[in-house]
Amino acid sequence: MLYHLLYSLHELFSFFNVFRYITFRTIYSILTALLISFIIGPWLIKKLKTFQIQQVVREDVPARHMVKNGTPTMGGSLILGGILIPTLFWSDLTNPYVWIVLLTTLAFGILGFFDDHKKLRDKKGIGIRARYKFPIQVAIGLVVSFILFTQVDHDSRLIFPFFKKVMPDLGYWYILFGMFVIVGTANAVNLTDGLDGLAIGPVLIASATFMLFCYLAGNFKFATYLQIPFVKGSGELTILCGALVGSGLGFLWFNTYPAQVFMGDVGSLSLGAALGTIAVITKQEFLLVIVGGIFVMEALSVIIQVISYQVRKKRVFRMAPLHHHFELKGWAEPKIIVRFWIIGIILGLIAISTLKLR
Ligand code: 57M
Repeated sequence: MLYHLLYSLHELFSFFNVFRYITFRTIYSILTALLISFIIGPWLIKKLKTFQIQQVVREDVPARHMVKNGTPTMGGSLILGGILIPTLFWSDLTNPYVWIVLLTTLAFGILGFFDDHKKLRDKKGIGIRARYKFPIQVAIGLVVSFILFTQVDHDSRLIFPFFKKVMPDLGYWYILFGMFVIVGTANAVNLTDGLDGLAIGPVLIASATFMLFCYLAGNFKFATYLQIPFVKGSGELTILCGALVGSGLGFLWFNTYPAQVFMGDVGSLSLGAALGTIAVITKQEFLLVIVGGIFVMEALSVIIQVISYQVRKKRVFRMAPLHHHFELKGWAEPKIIVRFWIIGIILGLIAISTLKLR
């Protein structure tokens, strides 16, 4: 909004020409998201306590989690506000990609809201059954992927980091693949969100990485030089990624150990869906596997654990997802969190290095 309003003044006052630059608007998107988090955060946490929107910790978690019972949850609503408002303020609202990512994020956020609400109502910490939740996620993912493939002349080639010549064309199968990326990322972030700041840290790192990739993918000169797919219009998503970074940093201020608030499924599902959709639009799905390696490790640990138990009646990990395994090994919670963040930063650097290693 602000972009349209102020940039139009550049004919009268040349200063307003600055609003045409994506870099300028991204910086202010980050700062606006941070400001929203710092102003609304304390008020929201107080409200969540007043309305008893508090975590019910399930009995079967490692014992040290019991102290977390009653922590305010659904703090993801603050994150969503920190993404929505700066994006509406600073990005070009005639850009279809901005609306596709925003609406997908909100759709998964609404699903997560109802999941959290059911957990609170049942007081058992168990939300909407997977047999209902999963088909809804698949349906949203298919609609988004179909729109990208058909309405926004999205090309169906698969891009692999490091291998510039390998670009298999999936054709209509790309719609299924795109859905898988969006739904898979949403659930992987959800599984990761099991320790204070454990999910928002890698989300921040992935958002910052995609902030760079959206900027480069949307610029024909840079994309051609770096041999990454040029996706016309994807540059505007840089501003949305900036809002993701700012709202993630702002949420981390309150979610860092010992957490004053949890994001809830309203946060984890929406953040994962946002990253998955951005990855599909910029044709960097496998880049997300690299920079989102923490989410991949957490999800894989569950898959390996379940298969191993079903086939061998033996567990591979002391408990899945992976962060519980280290908890049961006796690692302190902050140690697990910071070490996962460090791995996330290393993966982010490797992801960025793929720009040159082609
Ligand atoms: C998401 N939710 C946390 C909080 C957060 C199939 C199976 C692997 C599913 C999985 C599961 O239930 N995952 C749900 C994990 C929960 O956090 C809430 O959920 C939101 C995110 N979705 O925002 O609202 C607990 O996590 C802790 N927490 C923090 N700090 C944070 O900032 O400490 C969360 C955020 C919170 C709090 O204690 O209550 C959760 O763990 O439920 N199931 C599991 O992960 C279970 N694993 C398991 O059963 N493993 C089995 C098989 C199935 C693989 C095995 O290892 O054999 C573990 N989780 C629970 N109990 N709750 C262990 C048992």
